[in-house]
Amino acid sequence: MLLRQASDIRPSEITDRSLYLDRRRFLSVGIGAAAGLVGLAGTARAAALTGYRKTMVLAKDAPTPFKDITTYNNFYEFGTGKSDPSRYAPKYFKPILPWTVTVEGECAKPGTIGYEDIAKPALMEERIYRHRCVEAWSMVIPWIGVPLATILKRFEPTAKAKFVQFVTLMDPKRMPGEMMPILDWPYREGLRMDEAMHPLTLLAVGLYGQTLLPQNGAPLRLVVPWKYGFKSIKSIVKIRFVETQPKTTWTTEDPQEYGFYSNVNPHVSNTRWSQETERRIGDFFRRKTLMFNGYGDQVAHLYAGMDLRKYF
Ligand SMILES: Nc1nc2c(c(=O)[nH]1)N[C@H]1C(S)=C(S)[C@@H](COP(=O)(O)O)O[C@H]1N2
Ligand SMILES: [Mo]
Repeated sequence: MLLRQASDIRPSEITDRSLYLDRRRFLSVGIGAAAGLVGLAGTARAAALTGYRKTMVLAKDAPTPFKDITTYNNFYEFGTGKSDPSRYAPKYFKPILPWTVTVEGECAKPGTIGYEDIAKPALMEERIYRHRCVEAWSMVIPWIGVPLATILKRFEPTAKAKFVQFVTLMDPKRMPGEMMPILDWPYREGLRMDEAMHPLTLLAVGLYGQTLLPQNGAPLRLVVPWKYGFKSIKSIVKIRFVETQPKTTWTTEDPQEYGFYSNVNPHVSNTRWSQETERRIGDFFRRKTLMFNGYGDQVAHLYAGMDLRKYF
């Protein structure tokens, strides 16, 4: 079974869940008390999300604390340090809404879609995913999101659409890192069509029951749980259906180090980081990294017959 129903969840997991739900209640009180304006440190302007389906749970592991998920980030548009995004994104990246995503390329109905049309309670689900960075740290994140396929289908991709490209907002005033030659801006990513349409692939609009904070890629970002974190592009403004494998930021940066596929694979080392083990944020001991980040049952068939050392 791809997604487990609530009845399949073991009592120990429910304990984890109620712990974090308590924490969530605590946080929303804090945010409410701050009148949604100034906010607690690192929690500026998150709003509660309600009405989404909560039956879809995946990772058995306990979710990483909200504080770590929202203060230990990679979002180079706000600097390269782990604490830069939580420090600078709430300050510069505003206003965030209104937000529109343009969908173009090989599809019958190109057009735009607004944030409100994506973050609809009827479309949203909670998905607890393992999240693994190529730098060999990992977290467990209770995302709220919409399966990307649900959105893409509306634009009726044609038979020529073999890949999907994603582009982050380019606005150096709101994303000051884009004034610096750190990367070839705007940040770009891509997936093969079957990966984009896979039911695990999520367009996330929140986590821990709240809208995404700026540092996590507000108002919407991709989440591809079987791939290294850098595939999960933040603050997306453009989605393009294309016929050939699109250029991506990190592959352009260093093709030896970052392949297009970027599947979590303990047997293929990055030139800088061994991928055999990882440090779960909050843990003391390292743990073994799982093939496809533990989602092999769901996704291994997508790569049947491919040499994953060549297509890394
Ligand atoms: N636009 C954009 N998206 C991005 C990045 C970035 O620098 N810019 N960093 C990526 C990397 S390397 C990782 S590990 C994840 C981190 O997501 P998180 O900070 O929400 O954990 O975002 C990815 N998406
Ligand atoms: Mo990463």
